[in-house]
Amino acid sequence: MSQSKITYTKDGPFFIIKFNSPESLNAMTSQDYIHLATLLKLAEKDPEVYFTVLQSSGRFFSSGADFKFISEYKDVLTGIEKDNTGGDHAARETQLTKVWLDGFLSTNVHVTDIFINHSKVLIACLNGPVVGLSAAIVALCDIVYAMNDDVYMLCPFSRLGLTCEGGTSITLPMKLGMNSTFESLMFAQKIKMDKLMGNIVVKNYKLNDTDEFNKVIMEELKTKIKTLYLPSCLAMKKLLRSSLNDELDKMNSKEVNQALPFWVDGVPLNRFRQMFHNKQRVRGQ
Ligand code: CO8
Repeated sequence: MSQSKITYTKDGPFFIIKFNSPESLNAMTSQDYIHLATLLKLAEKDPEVYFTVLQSSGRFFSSGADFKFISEYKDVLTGIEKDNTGGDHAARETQLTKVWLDGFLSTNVHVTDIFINHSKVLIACLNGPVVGLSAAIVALCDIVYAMNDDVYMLCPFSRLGLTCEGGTSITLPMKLGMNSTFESLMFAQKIKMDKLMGNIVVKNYKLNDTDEFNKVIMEELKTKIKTLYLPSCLAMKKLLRSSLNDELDKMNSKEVNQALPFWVDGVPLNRFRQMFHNKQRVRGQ
């Protein structure tokens, strides 16, 4: 159930969103990502909220898109093949495009847009590695904390027949540097803590227990904000992200449109299915 996989609590000016499916390393279906975006919208509308905090559970922050869920699209495509009459390639392409506009493009662009334009300060607490679209979301956050040296980011887009998504064509070069980004993206390599620290991650807590990590961060945040005039924080966020968000908004559309033909050709679906059925997972170097 999407709703219990991602829950939220309010604690003063903090809106805390938590991922609760450690058994799948907090993999996300489209519906989960949409639900996450819905929770951000709740935080957005709440005048008492100044900080939106993302927390997780277990040993991964999130393993990205759920390969089991995406594999189920095979049945939809088989239906299209059966219904396809007279070898009409244009009609087939139209049907496939419709499937992936719904199944990939609209979800991806919506979730990314909500993260780009969230006006509250976004804080990610990385208890472990983060992969794919979830990694892109973390790169869109304003402040990122890591539990220990085991944290890494992995954007395995080149292995899955995808392209940059979730704003990574802007956030990664901006935060990690252009050449480092090229190597990580081209060869689907893990971005380890030595590269994350100081560029994306601002503090390594060197802890080993996720619950303790989440608790310590909240205690620290509460102490940090004691003397602040919180509207200043939101006003500064607006200024700091103004030109960046203009660029991200443009790129959000470009990114998904570059990937759409790959989905229509069936490449990501086949690769996600391989991961699901043959357990050929995308383990980065
Ligand atoms: N989806 C579903 N289940 C998963 C996923 C996943 N992404 N990742 C892990 N799991 C499950 C495994 O099936 C396994 O379950 P079980 O115990 O029942 O077999 C459990 O989690 C533990 O996984 P592993 O045994 O594989 O754990 P390891 O520590 O050996 O490996 C890895 C961890 C490296 C994360 C490995 O599981 C892996 O490669 N997972 C796939 C990661 C991935 O490629 N994610 C997709 C990224 S691309 C992306 O997010 C863009 C999405 C674009 C579409 C968006 C539509 C809106």
